[in-house]
This record gives sequence, structure tokens and C-alpha cells, in this order.
Amino acid sequence: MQLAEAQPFPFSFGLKSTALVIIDMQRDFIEPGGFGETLGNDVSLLQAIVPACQAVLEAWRRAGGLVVHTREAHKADLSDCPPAKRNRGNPALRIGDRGAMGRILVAGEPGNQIIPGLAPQRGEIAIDKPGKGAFYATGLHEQLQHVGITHLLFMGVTTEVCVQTSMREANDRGYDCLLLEDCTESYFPAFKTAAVAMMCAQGAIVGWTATSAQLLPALAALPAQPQHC
Ligand code: C5J
Repeated sequence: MQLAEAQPFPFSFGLKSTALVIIDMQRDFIEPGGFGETLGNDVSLLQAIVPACQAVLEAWRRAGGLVVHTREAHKADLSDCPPAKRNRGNPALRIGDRGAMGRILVAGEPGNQIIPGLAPQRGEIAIDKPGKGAFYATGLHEQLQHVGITHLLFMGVTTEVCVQTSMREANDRGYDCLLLEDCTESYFPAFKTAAVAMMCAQGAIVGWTATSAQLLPALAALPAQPQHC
């Protein structure tokens, strides 16, 4: 497949060697009462991308592509949460504190679940990541290598934090990466604009960008594969 209109130049990829990586579409960031709101952010901005993410996920599943979901999540004893992360700033609640959706950013808590509309299905990879990047302390690189993945399509939140960090980590590990720009969002629109621009600047120094409208026709042309559920 080729996305001829991708920036800064056409992006070619094969379904079997590409994974769709969905970063941190968890209630903590998207619904009121979670980590995003405790930091003082307006979470409604992030809710706007959910329909576009659902359309891509549905088309990707239909084509039989590998899906990776991540959650920013810490162990209940916070042994994987450095004090430098927990104590920074002045949030209403800190990581591990109890909020409206359970303990903030702790694995297994209600707020830590991926939103129902994008919930992982059987056969998909779902990883808890203690850092901003999906490759730090997760074993994701080894899992992707094991199944021959060389290209990654990124969606999720937030653009300039966990999405950008993960895409940079992937780029350094040798993956060709593309960010679906209408399937990612920030609490700060200017940060999203800047992050999208800097990814594909300097001849795709981190990777490519494209829209879901450019990807979906390419996926629709593929034969549908049997679904797991
Ligand atoms: C943040 C994330 N923003 N998933 N996490 O702290 O981008």
C-alpha cells in the first residue's frame, strides 16, 4: 500500500509488516475525574478524535492488521513510578491518589481502562507502560520484532507527550512511522500543531503524517479477514 499524499513524501507499507499503535486512549486522559483533569486540562478536547480513531481501528481490524494498545499505568505499589514523576508540579491529585475513577494512573483501576469504544479485542497486544514512551520498560520492541513488524501507524493522546515520545523511540529503533494527524490530540492545540509539523520536517526526521481520510480508502480496497469476535 502507498499513501501518496502523506507528508513529507509518499509512505509505503505492507499490512503484514505494519502495526496500528493506539497510545493511551484510556479514561484517565479522556474522561473527567482522571489524570488529565487533575493536571488542570479540559478533557473534552481529546474526546473529539474518538470517532476518527474508531473508523481507523475498525478498518484495520477488518483488514486483519496487528493492533497495539498502550495504557500509561503504574503498579499498585508505585515501585515503577519515580518520585521525579509523582512529585512534579501541583496537580489536584497525584499518581496513586484515589480519584473519581479509582487510583490515578494505576493499572487495573477503572480510570486506567481504555475507553469502551476502542477497547482491545482478543489477539491484540495491550501493554501497560510506566513511562511516556511505549518502548520504555515494556518489551514492546521484542514483541514487534518477533512478528516481523517494520512499520507503525500511530494514533492516540497526547500528541506532544506520549505519542511523540513513542514515535521518536520507534524511529530510533528502526521503524518507519506514520502519525494519523486527525486521530491524535493534545490539551494544547498549538502543541499538537507544532508536534505534527516537527515529526515530518527535515525529510521525515521522525516519520510521516497523513489523515485517516487518506488511509481508509487503501484499507477498504483490501479483502476482509475473519474477525476474532
Ligand atoms: C501525558 C500521555 N500527557 N499519554 N500522557 O502525561 O500523553
